[in-house]
Amino acid sequence: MSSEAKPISGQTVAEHNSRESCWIIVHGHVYDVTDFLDDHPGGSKIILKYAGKDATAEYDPIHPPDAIKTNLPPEKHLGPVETGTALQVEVKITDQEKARQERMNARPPLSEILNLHDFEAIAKTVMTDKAWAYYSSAADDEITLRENHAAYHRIWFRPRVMRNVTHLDWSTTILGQKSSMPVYITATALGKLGHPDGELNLTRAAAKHGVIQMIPTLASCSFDELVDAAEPGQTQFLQLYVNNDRNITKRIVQHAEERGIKGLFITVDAPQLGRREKDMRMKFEDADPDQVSKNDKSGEVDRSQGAARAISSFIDPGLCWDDLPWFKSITKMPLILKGVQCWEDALEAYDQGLAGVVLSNHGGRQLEFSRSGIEVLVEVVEKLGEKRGLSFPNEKFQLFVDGGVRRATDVLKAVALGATAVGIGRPFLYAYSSYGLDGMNHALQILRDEFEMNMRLLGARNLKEVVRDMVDASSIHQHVVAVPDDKLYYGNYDTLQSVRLRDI
Ligand code: 173
Repeated sequence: MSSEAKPISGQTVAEHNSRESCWIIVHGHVYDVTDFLDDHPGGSKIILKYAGKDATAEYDPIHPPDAIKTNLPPEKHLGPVETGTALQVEVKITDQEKARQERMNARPPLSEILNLHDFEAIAKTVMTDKAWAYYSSAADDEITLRENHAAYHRIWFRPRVMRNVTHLDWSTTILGQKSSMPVYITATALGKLGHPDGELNLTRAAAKHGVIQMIPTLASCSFDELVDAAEPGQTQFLQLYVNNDRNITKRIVQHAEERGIKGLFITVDAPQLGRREKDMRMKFEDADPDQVSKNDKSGEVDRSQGAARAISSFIDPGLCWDDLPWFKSITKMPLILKGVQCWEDALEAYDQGLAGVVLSNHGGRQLEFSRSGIEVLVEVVEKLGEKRGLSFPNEKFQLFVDGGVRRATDVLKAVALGATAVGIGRPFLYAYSSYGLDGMNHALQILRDEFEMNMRLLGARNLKEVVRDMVDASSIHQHVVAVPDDKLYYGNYDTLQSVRLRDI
């Protein structure tokens, strides 16, 4: 076993610094990646930059800790490096990075963060450009991204008055599991791009506030690390990208079930990753200008979409309805499809005996001009009522919505329209990227406070009293209506940039 092997000196590792023989160090262990260079989904160039050196800092945000071990055959695990001898890549602190750190020091105290939009405003200024571009970007012209939020503006309340609203309870159950509010932390990839503790921030805040975390397949932390960090009795779900190699998927699913995961959310809206041009432009601008001018004369420069595109190549575009019996045969966990976008597919999921669907367009990151989850919810509730006599919220077949949610009022609209709960993704990333765990706790506290006030003003003492008649959604399918601008949202939203002349 490599862990029992004799430690290798950093100097020896440093001799293997070329394409012909390339060793790297990750978390104190030496790996021979020579044969893997051309198979690395992110390309060989980035590995060669670290040839003979310690690559941990570059490796960490993008890969789960065990990825290198599982991707390389055991004979390529060469053993531990002698403590303190590893050659480090010299990290130059650029002026840009210095300025970013100064902005970090100038963050307002959390007491001044009044809503989820505020986190976005701060995150935009204190996150690295790369992390901001990756988290904030969406497909094509980002019209669906904006629509996800704007759709909530087309729904208005019909509150009830003269009810005794002294005591309130907005807790609920999601797939039979307790949740302090009808909100869950949805899965988002690459959590360490924003903060060194990555998704652990979400696990810890979820424990404190009694909400459920959906662990992403492509978390920066390992699955086991996130399950180990949960408190006894804390509920976690798993988001699943289905692998071309179904044995890998089977292993992931069965391991998750053994570790106590309470729901499996199979992502169905990403057989290929959408074009996130904000993210692409960032990678492009980052590229070495000489390299660009050499290769780009014919427009043939590598415009790869960086980390996300690189690590998504394993996702099986062949996934289809016929696979569902197999999923049912390998697990007893409730199965939910994440990314359903019309009533026909929701009906099929119901008819196939699934536990629910997430009406979602992947935060506007996949098919541009897909409708918002909240709009799809309205037609799903109507049609499943008509065709199967179902009413919602429904214990047996649960509807979830995500995308564009920034306020408890958004969540209450979804609940009134029949959703069991709503997933929130980016706002939580922004909260912990800018303020760590304290920020994430504060974000959940803000939602809690917003629920309290809005339930009272709505005249609903518990979520059962948040009913269909409390909202007017008659304009939901009108994609162009005059509504007041959301200054907070559009103040933060980054306008897309066009291509620019290079500096000469
Ligand atoms: O939205 C995403 O960025 C996403 O889901 C993803 C998918 C594959 C790899 C990385 C991220």
